[in-house]
Amino acid sequence: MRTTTLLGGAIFLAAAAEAACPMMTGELNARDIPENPHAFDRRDTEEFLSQFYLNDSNSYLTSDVGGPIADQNSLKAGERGPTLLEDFVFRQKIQHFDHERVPERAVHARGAGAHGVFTSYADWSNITAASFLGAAGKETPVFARISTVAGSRGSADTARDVHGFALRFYTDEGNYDIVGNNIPVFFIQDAILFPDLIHAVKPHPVNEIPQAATAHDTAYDFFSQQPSSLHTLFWAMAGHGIPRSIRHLDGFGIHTFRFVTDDGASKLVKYHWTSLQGRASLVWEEAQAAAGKNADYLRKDLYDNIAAGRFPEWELGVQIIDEEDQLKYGFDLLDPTKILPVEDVPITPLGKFQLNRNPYNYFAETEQVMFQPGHIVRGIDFSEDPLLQGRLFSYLDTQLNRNGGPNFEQIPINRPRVPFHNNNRDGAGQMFIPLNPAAYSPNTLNNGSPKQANETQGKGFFSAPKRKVNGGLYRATSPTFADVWSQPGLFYNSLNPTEQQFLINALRFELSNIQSDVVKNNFIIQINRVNNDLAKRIAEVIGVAAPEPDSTYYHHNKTSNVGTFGTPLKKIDGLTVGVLATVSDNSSITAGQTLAKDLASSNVDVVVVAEHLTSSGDVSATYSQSDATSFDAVIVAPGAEALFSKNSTSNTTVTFYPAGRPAEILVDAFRFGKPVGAVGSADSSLSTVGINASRSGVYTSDSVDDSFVSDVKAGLKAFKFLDRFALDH
Ligand code: HDD
Repeated sequence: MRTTTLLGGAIFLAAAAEAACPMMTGELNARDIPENPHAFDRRDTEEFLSQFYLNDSNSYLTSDVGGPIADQNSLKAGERGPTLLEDFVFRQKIQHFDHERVPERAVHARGAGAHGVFTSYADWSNITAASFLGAAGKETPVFARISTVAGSRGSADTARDVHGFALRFYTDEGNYDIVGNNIPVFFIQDAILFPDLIHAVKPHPVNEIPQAATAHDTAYDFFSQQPSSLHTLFWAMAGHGIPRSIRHLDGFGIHTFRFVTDDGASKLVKYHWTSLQGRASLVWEEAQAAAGKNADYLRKDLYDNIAAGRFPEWELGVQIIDEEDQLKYGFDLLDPTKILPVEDVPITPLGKFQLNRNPYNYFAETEQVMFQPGHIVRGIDFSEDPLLQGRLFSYLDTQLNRNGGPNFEQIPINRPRVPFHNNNRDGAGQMFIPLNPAAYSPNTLNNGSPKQANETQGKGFFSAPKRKVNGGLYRATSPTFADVWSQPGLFYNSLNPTEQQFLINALRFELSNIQSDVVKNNFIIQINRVNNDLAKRIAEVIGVAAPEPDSTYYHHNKTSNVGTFGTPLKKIDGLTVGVLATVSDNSSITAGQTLAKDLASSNVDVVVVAEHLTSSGDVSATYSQSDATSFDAVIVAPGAEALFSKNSTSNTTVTFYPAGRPAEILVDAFRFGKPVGAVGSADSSLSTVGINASRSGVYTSDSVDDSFVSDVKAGLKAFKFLDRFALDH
C-alpha cells in the first residue's frame, strides 16, 4: 500500500509492506520491512518527479534541518557589533550559497531542456528487442537537452556552433540516452583527440578570448592539421550552426549503433530525428544581432512555445544496414565523419516524440541531467566506432567530476522510472537506505537477491552475438577512415548557390580573424583538396595566393536533404509577425489586431509595435525594445508610414525611441531575408527605405484581407527569401 505524507514541506511517497520480507537476519525479519520505496513503475514523468517537488507556498523559513528562523538579520555582538561565529543561521545560509555551483559541463555548458513523450509507430521487435519500440502506440517519457558546444553557461544562444541534442528515454527497461548533435558528422575519428579538439576550439588560454566562437587561430590551426574536421565545420558554417530555434533543428546519433533482436539477429543503424516543424536557420548578421539583443534567443523560444501549448515534435528514424555492408558504401560505417546518403539507405521512421513540458527548476532538471552514451537498453548495442568507444568512458568520468561522487544517478531527473537493485553502495549523497545486508553476489543471506536478470526475467542486456572482435594491438587510424575530403565535397556540391555563398562568407569571416599566415595557408591547402573554386574564393579575401587545383578528391556527386535554406517549413506554428504601428493612428493598431486574429488559427503570434504601451493593452511592444531579430516577418500598418519619413527625426514621436528605429526594423527584416509587407497608405514606407514592392516575399494590400493574410502565411512558410542575398558570381 502506498501512502502520501508530507515531510519537511516535500511531498514524499512512502510504501508499506504488504507481505512478509524474506530478509535473513532475525532482527530484520522481525521488522516490517517496506517494499522498496523507489520501486515505482510509473510512465508519467511528472507524476514520478512530483514526489520531489518542494512547495514553499504558505510556509515559514526554516534552517536546512527544519528549525524555524525567526528573523533574517545576522546575530551580532551589540547593535553595531560584529557578526558572531556562533550564528548558525548565517553560516548555513552563506555556506550553502558558497557551494551552489557545480562545475559547468566542459563542453555543451549552455543548454535548454524539456520533458516530453515518445510514441512508437509500430512493434519493431523484428529489428530490436528494445522495449520502448515494442508496440504500436507505446509511450515512453523523454527528457531532451539541446545545447551549444563551445560557449560557457552564460554565452549567447546564437553563437555559431554545432548544437548538442541529447535525448533520454525513461523506458520500462531502464534509461536509454542518445547523446547526439544537430549535425550528422563529427570533427574527429578517435576519442583520444577530443581534448585536443576542445582545447583548440575553446577560448585562448592566455586571455580567454573569444567566447563561444571558432574564429581564432588555435581552432583553425587544429582544423587545418586535422582535416577530418572539415565535414562538420562545413555543416556548422553553412547554416546548421545558427538554427532559427531548437524547434527547427534536427538531431542525429552520428555513430553507427546496433539493433539486436531477442533471437540475436543484429543490424547496424544510424539515427536521425527530424523536426516536424521543418529545418530553418538564421543568417549570420541576424544571429550576431540576436546575440546582443536577446542572448536567450533559443531557450526562450522553446520555453515560450511549450508554455503556449505549441509542442514541437520530431520523427525518430533509422537507416538500417546489414552487418556485412560496413564497407559497402565507399567509406567505413565506423567512421563518424561520414554520412550515409539517404539515396543509398533511406530512413525508416520508428516513431515520434513531442516536447510538451517545461522543467520547473533549471538547475534541478536541466543542469543536473547527466547523459551518457553508455546508458543503453536491451536490444541496442554499440559499434566499434573509436569515437563512440571513448565516449563510453568519458561521460561517466565527467559525471563523477561534476557531481563529486557516484550517486548522481539517484538525482530525480536521472532516476530510472523502474526499480533498480544492485550491490553498489555508499558514497557521498547516498539517497537510499539499503535494506539488504548482503551487498554482494552471489549471496545466500539475502536469498540470492538481487539475482541475475536472466534467472528471474529470462532476459537482460546482451551484445549482438555476431559481434566479433579480434586482431593485433594497433595504435593508428584505420586506412578505411583515410579519405576525409570527399564528403565535405559531397556536402558542398549538394547546397544551393546561396547556401554555398553563406558557407564561403562564414569561412571568410572566420579566416579573416586568424592572425597566423601559416594557419591561413594550411587551411587553404585543406579546403583546396575539397574544391578549388571554394579554396580560391576564400583565399582571395584573406590574402592567401589562389591555389592550383589539387584534384585527387574532386567529384560532382550530390545528395539530398543536407541544406537548411530554401525548403519551405512544414509548419508555421510559433512564428512571430511584428506589425509596425503608431499610437497616433488608430487604424494602424486595428490592422495589427485584425492580422493577429486571422493568424491566431495558424498559431502565429502577432506583436503590435508602437511608440509606447497603452493602458488599453492594444500595443504589445515598444520600438525601444524591438528589432528585426524578434520577428519572422514584419508588416507596416497604415499610418505608421509617418514614422519612416526622411524628416521623421524631427517628428515629435521620435522622442519615444532611438532615431530611425522603425525603418531599421523594416530594413533589417528585408536584409535578413524575411517576409515583409505594408498595408494601405503604409506602402510608401517600403519605397522610403528602398525596398522594391515587386520583390519576392514583399506583400502589399489595401487592407488586411484574406489574400494578404494568405500571402503572409506563405511568406512565413518560405521563411527566407534567398534572392535577397548577393552571390559572388
Ligand atoms: Fe560529448 C557532453 C554530444 C563526442 C565528451 N556531448 C555532450 C553533450 C552532447 C554531446 C549533446 C551534452 C549532453 C547534455 O546535454 O548534458 N559528444 C557529442 C557527440 C559526439 C561527442 C554527438 C560525437 C559524435 N564527447 C565526445 C567525445 C568525448 C565527449 C569524443 C570525449 C572523449 N561530451 C563529453 C563530455 C561531456 C559531453 C566532456 C561534457 C558534459 C557531459 O559530457 O556530460 O564528457
